[in-house]
Amino acid sequence: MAENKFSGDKATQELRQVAEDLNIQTIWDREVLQTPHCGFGLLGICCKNCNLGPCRVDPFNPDGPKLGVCGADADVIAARNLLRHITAGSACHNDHGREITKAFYMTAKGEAQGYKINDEQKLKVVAQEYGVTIEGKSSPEIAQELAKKIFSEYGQQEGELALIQRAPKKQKELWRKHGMMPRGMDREVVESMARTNMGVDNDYRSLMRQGMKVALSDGWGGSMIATDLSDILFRSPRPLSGKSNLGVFKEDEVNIAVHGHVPVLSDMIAQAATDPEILKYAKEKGANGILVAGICCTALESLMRRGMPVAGNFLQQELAIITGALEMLIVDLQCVMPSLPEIAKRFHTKVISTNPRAHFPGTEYIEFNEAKGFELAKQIIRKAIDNFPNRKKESVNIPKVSADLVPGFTTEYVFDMLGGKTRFTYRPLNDGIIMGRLRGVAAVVGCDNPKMQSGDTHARLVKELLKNDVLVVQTGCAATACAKDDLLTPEAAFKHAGKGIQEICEAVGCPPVLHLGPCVDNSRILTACCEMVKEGGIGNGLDELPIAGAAPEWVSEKAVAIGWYFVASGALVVFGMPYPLYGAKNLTNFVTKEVEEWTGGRWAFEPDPMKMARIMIDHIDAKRKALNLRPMMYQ
Ligand code: SF4
Ligand code: MSK
Repeated sequence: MAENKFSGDKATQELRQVAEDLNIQTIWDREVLQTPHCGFGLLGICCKNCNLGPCRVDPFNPDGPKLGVCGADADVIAARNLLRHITAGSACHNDHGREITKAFYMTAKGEAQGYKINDEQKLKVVAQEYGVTIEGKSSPEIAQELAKKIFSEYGQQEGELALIQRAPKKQKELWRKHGMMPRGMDREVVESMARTNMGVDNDYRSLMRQGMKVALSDGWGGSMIATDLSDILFRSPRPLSGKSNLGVFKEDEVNIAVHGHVPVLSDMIAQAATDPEILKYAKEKGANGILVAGICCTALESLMRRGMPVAGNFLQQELAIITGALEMLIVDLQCVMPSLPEIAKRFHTKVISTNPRAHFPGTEYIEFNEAKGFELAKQIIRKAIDNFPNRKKESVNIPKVSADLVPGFTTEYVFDMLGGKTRFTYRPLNDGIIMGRLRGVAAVVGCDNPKMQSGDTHARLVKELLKNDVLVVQTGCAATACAKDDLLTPEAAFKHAGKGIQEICEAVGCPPVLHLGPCVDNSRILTACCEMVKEGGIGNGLDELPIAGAAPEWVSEKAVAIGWYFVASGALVVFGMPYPLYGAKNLTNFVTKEVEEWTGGRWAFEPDPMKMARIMIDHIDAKRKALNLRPMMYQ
């Protein structure tokens, strides 16, 4: 086996060894087989958008082609490819938002079994932002009106999104000036695809303008809708104690993993697993209980709201089956590896697919729908219980590795956390930055990638930021990676952070790394930054704040979309690996430099976590200098 440099995580190391002993191919093996990856692909200069091609521009050979058959140069080809990536990522988040809106609407009409409106206060706030009057109306009435407004916003042809109005005036003016203000979520996705067809938009700057527009429709549209309606429907998170890593599975219980992204399914499975009739059935089959754990972002939805354990992040999904202790893996969509059913054949694990958008040959398909949500969830869990007696003791390898964490932070909760019960304010956070106790805030988000030493990159970056008194916020698989390294506990402040953060964490009682949820909840970072601007004293726009973001191990097109909505909103975003563009010189210059003149944000690419931290800290320091803030108190 390759040395343990593929992952610093003991559970991952242990189970990959089991996979190797059983001759089971996992993502790391497939990655090696694909190496070296195609040089043209990595540089972003191959195109198959029409049947004149496929074409490639050859930067290595002076006599090689410099234009595609249609005449597109490297910048146009790479920009079109990039716009397609951003669009696919945005489409995923936007469709996720639509799925939540559907469940929300059905709940409001009393047609969704087992769901209810859990946060009436937030419902009223969001409804008013959409122009719904709330006086004299019941919550279901308000919710129905709100859902209809959101549905129509998806196809809105003109105007501006409702939730993007939360952004500071400065950003809105910049977006209008540069023609980047999104209209409707579907509208922007369709236009992006149309522009990338052969012979449509042939200007890399114009393609990137549309890229930012569609990305903004994700961050301030689909993702923000998903976050807000999930809070209303499944309850707004509050900090609680959680557990993560593959050691959360139980030897004596029925183990079920939910995997994917949309909490409509995972929340109902978690709820149904506590049903007394179901628990009784599990006992009858010889199990001492039912353990529902999550993988990828759907895990984080239920972790934040129910304290459901997180079995693992993206790279660990195959390993969850290889524990031999998993009765059922229930998947919905996004980041679900097609390899799962094949691996499951080697064990007793049943893989159930549930979403009409995402089919997986080799799985049993049980279409989930909200109308019968609770009954369907119970039916699925019963199948898992029936599978418990099929578990083979000799195949069970549950690593004794798990870690504690405190997740559940939100834009709204920060008000309570900092201001106490009577005073809702971000003032202590802004004052901490102004006084130099806190250097700034960094987001470390995104996926885990077999091209890197999984998890380790995240942890090293986060520790370096903390040491330099940069408060860290996290979402997605990056948060799960850092949880495994005990970074999401209050104690981590005293182990890893500078004196300034230690003082703040001690006063407030929070971890130095705040877990804000799954990938769609990157929208919470946007709204929290808006509150920082509103609170005053650290600039008039998001681009002036001493903040930075990073996705060290990005995998998904969704990460590219997220990165772009942050850059369009004025932030520096550092990726551990470049997306395919280095073969296009003008485009590279645009994304790393020129775009800053448009939005105040820009991209950087750096694989070394220490250098990545330095880029982020230098950027934060430059923002502090521009704001004329005091020197750092302890550094
Ligand atoms: Fe080649 Fe142009 Fe067709 Fe792309 S769009 S495949 S560059 S001819
Ligand atoms: S699940 S998008 S691997 S964070 Fe959201 Fe993880 Fe990235 Fe999927």
